[in-house]
Amino acid sequence: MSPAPDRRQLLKLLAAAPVAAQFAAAAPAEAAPAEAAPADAAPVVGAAAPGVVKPLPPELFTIRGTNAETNFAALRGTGPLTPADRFFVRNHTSTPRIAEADWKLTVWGSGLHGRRPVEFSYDRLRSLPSVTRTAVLECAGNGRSFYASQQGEPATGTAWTLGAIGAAHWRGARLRDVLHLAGISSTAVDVLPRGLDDEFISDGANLGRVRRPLPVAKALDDVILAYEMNGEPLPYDHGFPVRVIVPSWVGIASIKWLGDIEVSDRPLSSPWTTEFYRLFGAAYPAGGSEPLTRQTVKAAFELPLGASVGAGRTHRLTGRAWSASAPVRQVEISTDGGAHWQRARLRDTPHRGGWVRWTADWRPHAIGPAELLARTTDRAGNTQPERSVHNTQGYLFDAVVRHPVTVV
Ligand SMILES: Nc1nc2c(c(=O)[nH]1)N[C@H]1C(S)=C(S)[C@@H](COP(=O)(O)O)O[C@H]1N2
Ligand SMILES: [Mo]
Repeated sequence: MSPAPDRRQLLKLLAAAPVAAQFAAAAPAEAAPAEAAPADAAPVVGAAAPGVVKPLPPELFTIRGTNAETNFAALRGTGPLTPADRFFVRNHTSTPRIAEADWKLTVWGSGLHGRRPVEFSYDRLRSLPSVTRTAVLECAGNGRSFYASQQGEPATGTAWTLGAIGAAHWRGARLRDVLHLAGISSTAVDVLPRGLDDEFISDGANLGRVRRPLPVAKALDDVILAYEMNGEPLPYDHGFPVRVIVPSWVGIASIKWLGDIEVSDRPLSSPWTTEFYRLFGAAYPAGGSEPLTRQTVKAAFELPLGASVGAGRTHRLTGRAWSASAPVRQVEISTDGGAHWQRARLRDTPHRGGWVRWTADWRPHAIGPAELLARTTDRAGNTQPERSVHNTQGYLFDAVVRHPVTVV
C-alpha cells in the first residue's frame, strides 16, 4: 500500500551533497536521556516498531516504543510534502489492516434528529464532494525530550526530538457534509470520533478505543474525513481506510481508522481530554488546563543532533519552520549559541497550517562543539521563547532548540 522507501534515492542524495554526506557519517546522537516511563524505552535502531506495517529503515526513522519518529535529516532534499515512506507514526497500540469493503462509518447519538444511527460505506463516503487540504500533522508531544535535555525538567511520554510532524495533501469528504447527511441537530455540542484499533491499556487500566471529542464549531469548520494522502489511498499506518484530519490542532484530534462518530447534545469527554492532552504542573490549575487544541510554533534543522561539520568551508544549513496560528513570517538562525542572529531564506510561500523550508549558509572556523539555533516568528507575532513553561506530560514544547554539532 505505501510505496517502498527509496533507499537508493536517499543514498544518492547523501552522496551528492557533501554536507549531507558528512552528517550521514556522523553517529546519530541521542538527544534525550533514558526516561523513567516504560513507554519511553530507548530508541531501537534498525528494528521494526511493533505494530507498524511500513518499513522503518534507520536512516529514515528512530523507533520509540510503538511509534516511529521521522529523522529530520531525511527530509533534506524532499519537497514541502512529507513522503508517506518517511511520515512519522504515532500508534497507541498497533496498526490494524482493515479492508475498505468491510469498513463502514456509523454516526449516532443524542445530537442527531431522529436519534437513529446513520451508516456510510466507503463508496458512499467517496461519492460525496471532496476537498483537498495541505496540513501539517504534529503530535502534541513533539519536542518533548528537550524539556529534559535542555531545561532539566523531565516529562512523561515518548521522548520525541522534533520529528513527530509531517505535512501532506489530505483528500476526503467534509465532516460537515457527513454530519448534515446524518441529521445533526442544532442542539448538538460535541462530536466524538473513535478509532477501530485495539483498546488502549495504560498502567493496567483499559481506557477503551482511542477517541477524543471535538466541539461542533470546529467539526463544522475545516475538518475532513480523509481517504487519500499525497494523492494515494491512505497507507495502513496513517489510518486506512478513513481518518479524521483536524487542521492546526494537536495530532491526537486526527483519529485514524475511524469507525464511528458520536454526536451529542451534551459535552463529551474521554481520557484523551481529561487525563492526557491537558497541561498539568506548577504553572497550571490543579485539574489541569483546558483540553489542548491548537499547536504551537517551531523550527528544526534537517540535520542529526550531534552531527559533524567540516571547518573552513561553507555549509548550506536547511530546515523547516511552522506555526499553527498564522503563516510563518521569518526564521532567524544563530550559529554561536544565540549571541548573533541572521535571517534564513524562506523557500516556500508561507501558509497557515503548513510549513516552510528555509536555508542559511554557515562557514564554521573554530573546531569543537557548537550550537545551532533556529527561531520562527509567525505573522500573528508568535515567536519561540528561550524556555517553554513546563508541564508534566511534556506537551507543546515551543522553545528554541539548541541543536548540538561538532565542528571538525
Ligand atoms: N485511532 C487512533 N488514532 C490516532 C492515534 C492512535 O493511536 N489511534 N494516535 C494519534 C496521535 S497521538 C497522533 S500524533 C496522530 C499521528 O498520526 P500518524 O501516525 O498518521 O502520523 O494520530 C492520532 N490518531
Ligand atoms: Mo500525538
